[in-house]
Amino acid sequence: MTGKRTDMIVHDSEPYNAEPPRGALVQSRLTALDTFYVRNHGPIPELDPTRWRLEVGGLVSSELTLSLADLRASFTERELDVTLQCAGNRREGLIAVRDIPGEAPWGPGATGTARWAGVSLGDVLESAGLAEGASHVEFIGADVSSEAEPPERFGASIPRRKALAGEVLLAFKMNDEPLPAAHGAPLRVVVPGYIGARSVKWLQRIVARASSSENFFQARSYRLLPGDADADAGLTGAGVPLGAVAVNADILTPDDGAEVQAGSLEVRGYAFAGDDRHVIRVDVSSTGGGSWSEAELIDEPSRWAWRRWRAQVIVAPGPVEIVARAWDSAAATQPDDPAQLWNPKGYANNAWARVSLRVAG
Ligand SMILES: Nc1nc2c(c(=O)[nH]1)N[C@H]1C(S)=C(S)[C@@H](COP(=O)(O)O)O[C@H]1N2
Ligand SMILES: [Mo]
Repeated sequence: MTGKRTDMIVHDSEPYNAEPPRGALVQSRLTALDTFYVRNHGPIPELDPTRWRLEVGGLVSSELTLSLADLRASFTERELDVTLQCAGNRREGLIAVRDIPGEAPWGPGATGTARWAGVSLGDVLESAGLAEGASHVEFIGADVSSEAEPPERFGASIPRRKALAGEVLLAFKMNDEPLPAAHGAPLRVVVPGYIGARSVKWLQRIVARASSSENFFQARSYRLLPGDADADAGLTGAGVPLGAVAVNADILTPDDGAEVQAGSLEVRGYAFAGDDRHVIRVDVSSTGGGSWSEAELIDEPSRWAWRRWRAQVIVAPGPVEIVARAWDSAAATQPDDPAQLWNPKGYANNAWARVSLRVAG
């Protein structure tokens, strides 16, 4: 019933949380609908698309109530290829340093790239007349999460500059298909370059505000806490809310733990950098980072999408570790050691990608 491939790695069945295996992600630039990861904080709400309405309110000159038909009729349809990446992507690398109770051990599959189509948030805000004092734009979904105490609808906010930048979509299509229920039907936000948590699914309300959202998932969770903080420190608003995604990459094939033949080996993976950064280079090492060779970027540059890459390395019989790291347009690269990144909620792991292989003679 999930519409997902049978080999998904299911972290939770209720609410459904699942990622594809490494090898499935590398197949195509756009991730197939049955392969795209799902991250839910509560049960998938059942919304009747004919009765569903989007409300736009708060610091606007005219409040709006829009049906799907209104949205389609009043605003130009826009399409963008966008990579979504969960802040918890690659958390398993942090858990290997020190356990993170209560958080799923996501591998490198809590990310994917889709062709999203819908209307521009900027166009809708323009039509509502965003007030000057509206510094943040809040999104509220229809699903209720019991991770919050008391239970709360899932929500998020983004700064005004991003909300008006044009690239933020209110999407009703994914890969040219109607948006699937698991991905937020009938309408979801897509915030290119920001952590997945800001791309609110099952969107019901947009609120223009003077300050950022007080929703649990903006004000308390999805915050980067200092390494020595208590995991509950976010409940007092400590740490910083996560927004733009830092440069990251992982290896998708060969799989971690695979046995391969000695000689020339093809390694493939993805690389991504958020917001105003983009990936400029990927390096691969079979000497633990002592020496690097440059990977070939498979996908053309695309403003908001990942670039898959491939490299040939020579491997000799015995155990070998392949390492990869990406560089972005601000000359930032990934840190070597996940221990330096460890944080109590296990977010934003962008340490070097590593897979361990056994090379047969
Ligand atoms: N309403 C709602 N929106 C949500 C979530 C949610 O639980 N409820 N999860 C967020 C998180 S943490 C991520 S990473 C993305 C995942 O999008 P996907 O499930 O379509 O891959 O949706 C975001 N939007
Ligand atoms: Mo997420």
